[in-house]
Amino acid sequence: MRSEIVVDPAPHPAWLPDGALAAVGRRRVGLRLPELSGPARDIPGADPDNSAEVASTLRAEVDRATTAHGGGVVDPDDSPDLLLTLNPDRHGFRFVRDGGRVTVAASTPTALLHGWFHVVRLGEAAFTGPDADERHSPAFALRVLDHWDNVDVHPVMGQVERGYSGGSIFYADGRVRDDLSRVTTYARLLAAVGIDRVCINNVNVHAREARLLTDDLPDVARVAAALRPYGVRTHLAVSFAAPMTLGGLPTSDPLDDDVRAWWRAAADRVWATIPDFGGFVVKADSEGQPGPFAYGRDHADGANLLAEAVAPHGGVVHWRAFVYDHTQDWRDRSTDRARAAHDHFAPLDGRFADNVVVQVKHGPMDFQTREPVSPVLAAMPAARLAIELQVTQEYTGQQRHACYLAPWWSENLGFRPWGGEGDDGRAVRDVVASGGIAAVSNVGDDRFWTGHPLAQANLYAFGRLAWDPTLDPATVLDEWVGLTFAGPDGAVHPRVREVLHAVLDDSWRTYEAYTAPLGVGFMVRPGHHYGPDVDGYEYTPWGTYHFADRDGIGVDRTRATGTGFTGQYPAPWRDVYEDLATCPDELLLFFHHVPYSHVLHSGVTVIQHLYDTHFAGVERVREMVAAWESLADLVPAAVPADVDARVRERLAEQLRSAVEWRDQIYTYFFRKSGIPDAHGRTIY
Ligand code: GCV
Repeated sequence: MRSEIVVDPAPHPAWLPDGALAAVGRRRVGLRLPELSGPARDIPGADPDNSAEVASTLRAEVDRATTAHGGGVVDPDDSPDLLLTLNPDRHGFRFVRDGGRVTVAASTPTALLHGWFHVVRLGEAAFTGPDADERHSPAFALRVLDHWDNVDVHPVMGQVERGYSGGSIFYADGRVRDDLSRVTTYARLLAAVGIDRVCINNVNVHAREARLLTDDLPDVARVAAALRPYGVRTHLAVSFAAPMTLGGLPTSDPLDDDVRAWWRAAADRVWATIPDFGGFVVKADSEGQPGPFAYGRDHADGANLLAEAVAPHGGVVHWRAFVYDHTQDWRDRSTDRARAAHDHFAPLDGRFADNVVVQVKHGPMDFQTREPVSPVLAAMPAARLAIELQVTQEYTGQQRHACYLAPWWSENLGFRPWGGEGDDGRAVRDVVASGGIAAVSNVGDDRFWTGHPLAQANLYAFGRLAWDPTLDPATVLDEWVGLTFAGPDGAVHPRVREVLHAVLDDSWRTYEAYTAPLGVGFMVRPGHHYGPDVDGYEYTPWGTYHFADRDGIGVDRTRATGTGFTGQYPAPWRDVYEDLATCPDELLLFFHHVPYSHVLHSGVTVIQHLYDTHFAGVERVREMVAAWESLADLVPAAVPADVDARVRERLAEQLRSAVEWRDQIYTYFFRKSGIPDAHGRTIY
């Protein structure tokens, strides 16, 4: 019998438990940090890198680790095992191992902090092995986490829109929290994976949240101060209508001189208060948010208005391309939501200011479990593009299901929009190098940060892929396990490693197997988006349809007979997707409407595939549950009891939900098609 589980009220250490720092903490560490001037906030704009503050964080980190594990801070000239040194160098940091001694050199304290955490991640391996001289720098200049946190609890969306981890770490009781210590702990976790920018409020900017830009700036400055010690810069989502709603102007027309002056003054105030402020994020003309269309202007006009205001301060504007008609008539078969971002943005290429980053959701629809890569990513060579991912699991199990998303993100980042050879074989990760990467955070004030303890792996993996998108997702998972489940001596029980791979490595494909099939998407309960509802969105204005009838299913997006969406891709994909003979199985129903009897490349019919994958998916969840159960004898020695309890509770719900998905999808399509399952399983 299990004894009662005592839950530690402190936030879970995630990937930085003390044990994770054992290898560095046992060493003699030298720091060569020249005396740096006082905190940047005393000298507006003087030191956007916050050198002094981050340098003292680094000193404190080294002290903390060496005190905990018996090492020490030594004179940098006294042959330390690990020397951390500031050196005029290139971007990122340099890691040199020479006869078992390690030197990490970087040009800024933030880069050096990233280098320190690199050594932490390597553990003992940092100090063993052959001599090495490596340079490490992030693939993407801008690595941002977007929080969809509201200051006020929204009547429908709650404190955190699409948040599945409790309340907000920034806001409570309708204001910025007094105690922001948890925000600094968050920044520490982010620094350990190289994330250095956070947008602290929801892109749906309601009246209360709009005021963060003006009346509440002192509170935003407090949040920025809580993030700053770890080199993380603050961004704000702003409302395009702010000149009217906050400034009392009669218009928000981007070409109006008073509107331009209002934004310039707003930006001046922000940077005067927060010298290392990062910039603005904007959702405009999308799902009810105001935008330039009201004035007959386009998104380049809108984005450039804000870009002009932030440019004198070195700020950036992340302008989202998630623009579509959410009041569509389901009877209108000519409108295709998948086309919308490309239709709006591709013609504007070349018109965006240099400090505008056009932020594009990875797929043309909305963070589905499977979608093709957005064609916008191949259509704007003159713009700085960022790819937007969703770490919060809105459509992938809402942190009740274990679903490790790194393999999915990795596929997107590695996709070659021009095929193998076209455009020098560039992949999405190359296209977005200058604009970077952004993702919706999955963090809240839950003890485990992410609701499901295993969802921490997604946040960790996002950071690591934002630094190096070529990393193998299984290797990243292995790193996460090694850090998160490190015992006091830094070691992880080998069975814990094995089981976490068994549970998570393939969990995204497992989730795909028991939910909406073959890229058709949605089929979720409207509004909250959890659990199955095949026709939930079928006759709604949202543009997310599957068109299943008694004969077949899928959306015809071909040029020949459908919406023409395939034509938004360059060759070869425009033709690969157009042709049933070459369209990949996993995206078949995204691009084509086919009879249930259509035979997939895999050799089975669409309907039999749908039946089989749903049963197989549930079986795989059962295996996940059994794998986790097999760790019971290692609780609490190698797996903390509270982690175990929460994971068990979530896995039980995942199994319940997977069975529900299976039975609804299976039964619905049998009833619709009348085609029996070749394996004759129970139909309700
Ligand atoms: C913040 C989806 C979500 C919305 C979200 C929107 C967006 O539609 O369901 O909650 O709004 O994406 O990305 O702006």
